[in-house]
Amino acid sequence: MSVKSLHCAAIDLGATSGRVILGTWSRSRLTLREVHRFPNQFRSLGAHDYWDIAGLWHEIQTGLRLAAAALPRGARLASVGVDCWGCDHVLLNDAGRLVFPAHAYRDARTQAGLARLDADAAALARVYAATGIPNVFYNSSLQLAEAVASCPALTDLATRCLFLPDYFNFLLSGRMANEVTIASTTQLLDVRSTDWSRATLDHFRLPPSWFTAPVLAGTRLGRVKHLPELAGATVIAVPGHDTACAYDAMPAAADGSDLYISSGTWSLVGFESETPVLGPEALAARVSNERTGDGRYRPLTNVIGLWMLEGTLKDFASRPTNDRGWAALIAAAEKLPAPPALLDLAFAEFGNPTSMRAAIAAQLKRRKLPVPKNLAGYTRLICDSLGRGHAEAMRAFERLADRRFRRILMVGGGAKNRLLCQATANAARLPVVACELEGTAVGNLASQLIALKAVKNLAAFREIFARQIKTTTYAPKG
Ligand code: LFR
Repeated sequence: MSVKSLHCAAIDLGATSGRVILGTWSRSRLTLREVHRFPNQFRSLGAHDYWDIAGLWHEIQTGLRLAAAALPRGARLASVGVDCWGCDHVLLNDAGRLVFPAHAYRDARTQAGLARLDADAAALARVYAATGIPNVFYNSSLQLAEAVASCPALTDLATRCLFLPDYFNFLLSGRMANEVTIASTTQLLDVRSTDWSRATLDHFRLPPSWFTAPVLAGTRLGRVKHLPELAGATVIAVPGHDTACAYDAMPAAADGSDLYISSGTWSLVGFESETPVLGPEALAARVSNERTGDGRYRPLTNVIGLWMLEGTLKDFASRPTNDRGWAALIAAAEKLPAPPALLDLAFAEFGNPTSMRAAIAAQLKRRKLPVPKNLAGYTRLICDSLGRGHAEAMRAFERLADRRFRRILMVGGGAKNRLLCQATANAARLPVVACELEGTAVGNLASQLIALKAVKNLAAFREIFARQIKTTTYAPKG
């Protein structure tokens, strides 16, 4: 069987956990096996938040060895690909040494720059017109501008900026390259081409020489180095942005009538388009014109997501620890009456509070609304608020891009949350199709299979793979 089977490894890094997944393509069927899963978190040091990059690299290597060990006798890994959350990066010198620590995007260091750009309507309009990315606290543009302003020697010390998937690709293959989907999360890419926006780099005072023209997804970067177990495997620059991978995995109708939600720590509500969605209204709706692996557009809005629920859980001693506990919590939340008013999902309050529960309670008190009595109450309020946030993002897209969506396809952890799926269907007045799949890993593997010419293109992959996906449809109620 191994003769006709193709084995690929997807390294899928999330802000709270990472995975290495072995994908096997055989007789037009993709099977996934999670060979390694590990927790991830940023840690504070002094006033700042950092990723443990060496720790992540260690886990990646462990996972790849486990993937190789899980292969049938005589089989080899054909390729590997890395996808990761957006925006975060490292600064390197020519020898590939890190010259600045990797900060986490939730670090407060961007707050001053965020406020400055918000206060300068003309500059913000220019940056948005040039890049199609709104002013959000996690943008690489703000992060890098702060790094250079607070540490001017960096412009001499660093010669390259690699985003995290680019950096792991470099560690694996020895080749430094910027990939287009992850580049599109930075607010530095030109919205009209797939190259960097010189005017925007100048605005943020960043050296253009730190970046090279991004490669499209599917580019072969070279063979895996230094890991004998993977000898011969090719490193493929898959869509480096996890959300781009999740969107690629959607069993989407070919006519573009599906709205996508990748629901995890963040809820990314968007669609695919040949053209960007720009202008003052799009900016006000925080439409982010990120890119697909082939350089087209995936306009999306980031609704704050299940981060709010994850944070709230930490404030309750009696939180669910297994599937049964979760089912009981969701059932209890469903039985409660609908909250009298929903949360205003502001990033400023809920982006990185010390206590999410306290941050929610503070907003409710300010608005003279009742504060939930227990975890079920918070869960209900958060899911209903996110559902409305999803629907609002959808309506903005319908207006701005003159589209009508017929279904909402949902992947990620949120697709398992009945309460959130139903709240979204009710608020959007559309069916929500919750897909049981590891979207980010599937999109990562799809890109490898296409690059290896086992599958013709993404449309073909989606058509074949759609038959494999288990779905649950939530019809709107109420
Ligand atoms: C999701 C994600 C989002 C991005 C956020 C921060 O994991 O990649 O798309 O907005 O992380 O980078």
